[in-house]
Amino acid sequence: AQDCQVANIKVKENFDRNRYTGTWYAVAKKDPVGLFLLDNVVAQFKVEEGGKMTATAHGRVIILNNWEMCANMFGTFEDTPDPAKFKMRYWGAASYLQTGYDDHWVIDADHDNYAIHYSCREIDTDGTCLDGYSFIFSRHSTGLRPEDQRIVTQKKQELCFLGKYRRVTHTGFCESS
Ligand code: DAO
Repeated sequence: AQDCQVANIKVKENFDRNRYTGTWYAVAKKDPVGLFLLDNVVAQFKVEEGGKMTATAHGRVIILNNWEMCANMFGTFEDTPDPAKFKMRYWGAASYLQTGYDDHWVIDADHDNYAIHYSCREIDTDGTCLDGYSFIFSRHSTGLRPEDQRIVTQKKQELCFLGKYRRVTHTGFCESS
């Protein structure tokens, strides 16, 4: 059972950032208020010399109401006392793209197939998440393996985001940039 308290959300135990490196395809997303990345979202995680985690990501966005483009984004991660909880500073290759400083929690990952990310931007007065987003990542652009779907559904429920995700399609829109 889950009480939807952000403070009680369980994250991946003994998270290993080295095994998290490489390419992850977003296959589903729960959007925050004022969503940014629409689809074709692919993230590439790295561990720098010295151990700091960084990422690049791209995805289709629509800016200025009607301009569709592929956003190239960068993120750096600050460690916290919990190895699966980071603060992510992010910005775009172009100045008109979104910048921010968000929580970046790894809820679960088997590293070889699926990963579940969570970020609450604003906690409500009752301790639940008022504005948050979450990515379901797969190592495979085609989606999750059937055997991983049950785990992912369970975790979506624990995040109190079940039913709030949409599928993230991969059409090749960002592959030329
Ligand atoms: O799409 O609505 C949204 C919020 C996502 C903001 C984060 C985008 C930049 C991430 C770069 C690092 C990789 C995860």
